[in-house]
Amino acid sequence: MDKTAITELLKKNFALDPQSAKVLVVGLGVTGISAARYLQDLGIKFAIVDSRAKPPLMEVFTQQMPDAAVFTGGFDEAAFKVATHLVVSPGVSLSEKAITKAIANGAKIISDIDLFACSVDVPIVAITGSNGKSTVTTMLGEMVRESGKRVGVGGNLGTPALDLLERDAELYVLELSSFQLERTTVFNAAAATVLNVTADHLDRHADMAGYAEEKRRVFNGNGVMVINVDDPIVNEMRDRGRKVLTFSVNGKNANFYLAAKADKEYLMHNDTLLMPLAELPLEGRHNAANALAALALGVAIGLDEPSMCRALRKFKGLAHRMQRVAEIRGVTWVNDSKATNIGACMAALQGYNRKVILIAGGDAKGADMNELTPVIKEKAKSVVLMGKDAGLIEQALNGCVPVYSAENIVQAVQIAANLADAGESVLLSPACASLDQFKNYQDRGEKFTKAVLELVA
Ligand code: UMA
Ligand code: ADP
Repeated sequence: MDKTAITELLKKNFALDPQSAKVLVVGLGVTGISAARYLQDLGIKFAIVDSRAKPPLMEVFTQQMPDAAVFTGGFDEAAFKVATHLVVSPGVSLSEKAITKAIANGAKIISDIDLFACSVDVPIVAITGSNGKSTVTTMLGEMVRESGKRVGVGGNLGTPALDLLERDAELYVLELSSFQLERTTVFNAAAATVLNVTADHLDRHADMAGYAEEKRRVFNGNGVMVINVDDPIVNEMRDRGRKVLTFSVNGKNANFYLAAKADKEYLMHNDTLLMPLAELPLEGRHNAANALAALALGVAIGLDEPSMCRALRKFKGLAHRMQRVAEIRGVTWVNDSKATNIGACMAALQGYNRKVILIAGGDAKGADMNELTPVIKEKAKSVVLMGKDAGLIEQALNGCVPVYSAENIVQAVQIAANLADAGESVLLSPACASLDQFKNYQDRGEKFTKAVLELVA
C-alpha cells in the first residue's frame, strides 16, 4: 500500500496525524524495533522506552537508528506525558502505572498488529489458541508456498508482523498471542481460528473468562471463522451470520474431521478423502487437529487441496515440540520443552501408549496444576520435578505416582535415566514456562538434549 493510503487509515482509525503525533514505543524488543522502523519510514515522530537499564537489543537499535530518542532504566515519566499514542510491546502489561496514567491523559494504544492491518490490502490469516499456534501457522505458511503464492509468515511465531511488510506478499499468515490481541482493535482477518483454550498466562489475565475473551478478538471483523468443535469454550465463539468452517478429531460432526475407512484413518473434508492420517509425519491426535485446522484455514482462503496435502506430507514439525532426541538402551528421549502450559503437557501424555517418565516444572504462571493429575496418573510411571513451582505439581499429584526432585535439568536427566527401563520413554514436557531457570524454552530444550546426548558419551 502507498504511504498516503496508510497514513489516511492511521488518521481515520487512531486519530494519528503524522504531522503532529508523538508516538511512544514501549519496549525495546523485536516488536519495539519493528515499530520504530515503521514509524521512521512514515516520517512519524517517536521515542522508545524500556524499563531495563540495558535491553539486549539496545546496541542493534542504536546502530540502526542512531538519531532516535531512547529512554531506558525505567518508564520515563516525561516521555509518557507528551505521548499522543503508545505502541506497547506484548511483553509489557497494559496495567503498568505509566501506561494507565498516559491513557487517562488521553493517549491512545495501538498495537503493532493494528499498524500492520492498516498497511496491507491483501488477505491476512490469523491463528491463536493456547497450544498449536506455531505449528498451525507454519503448516499453513508451507501450504501457501506449496500452492505457488508469495506469503509472509510471522507474528508471535518470531518475526514481528511489521517486519513482514517488506516481503510484499500476496497473503500473510500471523500467529497472535492473547497479549497481542488484547491491544488490537481494527484487525479484520480474512480467516481466523482459536485452536483451543486451556489455562495459560493467568498471571497476566484476570481469569480464564478474561483470557478467552482476548483470544476471541481474533474473530473481530467479518472473515471466515474456523472453529474447533471439540473445545467447548471455542465452540461457543461461533457467530451466526458469519461463514464458519469447523474441525474435530472426535467424530464426523464437522467440515474437517477424521474418518476410519478400510483399516486406515483419513483426513476428511465433508465427503472427500484428503489423505491418510498416517502420511502426516507428526505424532499425536493434537497434531491431527492442527492439520485439520490448517486445512480449514487454507480452504477458507481458496488454496487447492492437493497442494495443501503435499505440504502436510512434507511437514516435519518444529523443534522442541515432541522432538525425538535419542534412543538409548531401548529408552526413547523426547524434548517437548515448548509445553509451557498444562494443555500441551496433557496432549503430549495422551499420545503415549507406553509408560512415561515425565520431567516437568518451572513457572506455572498461575495455572491450577490439579488438572494434570488424572493424565499423569494414567500415563506416567514416575515424575521428576524441577523449578519454581515443582511443589505445586507435587501437591497436586498427592502421591499418586512416585515423585523425584531435581535441582536442574542435568540432574533431572540423570534421575530419569536411572528410572527408565527399556521400552519406556522419558518426556520433557514441563507444563510450565522456563524463565525461572532458563533464558527461554529453546535454552531449556537445548540443555535437555545436551544432557541426554552426554548419557550416550
Ligand atoms: N519490557 C519492559 N518492561 C516490562 C516488560 C518488558 O521494558 O515490564 C521490555 C523488555 O525489556 C523487552 C521489551 O519490553 O526488551 C519487549 O518485550 P516483549 O517481551 O514484548 O518482546 P519482543 O521482543 O517484542 O517479543 C514479542 C513477543 N514476546 C512476548 O509476548 C513476551 C514474542 O513472543 C514475539 O515472537 C515477538 O514479539 C514478535 O511478535 C514470544 C513469547 O514468549 C516468543 N510469546 C508468548 C507465548 O508464546 O507464550 C506470548
Ligand atoms: P504454541 O505456538 O501455541 O505454543 P506450538 O505449536 O509451539 O504451539 O506447540 C506448543 C506445545 O503444545 C508443544 O508442546 C506441542 O506439542 C503442544 N501442542 C501442539 N498442538 C497442540 C494442540 N492442538 N493441543 C494441545 N497441545 C498442542
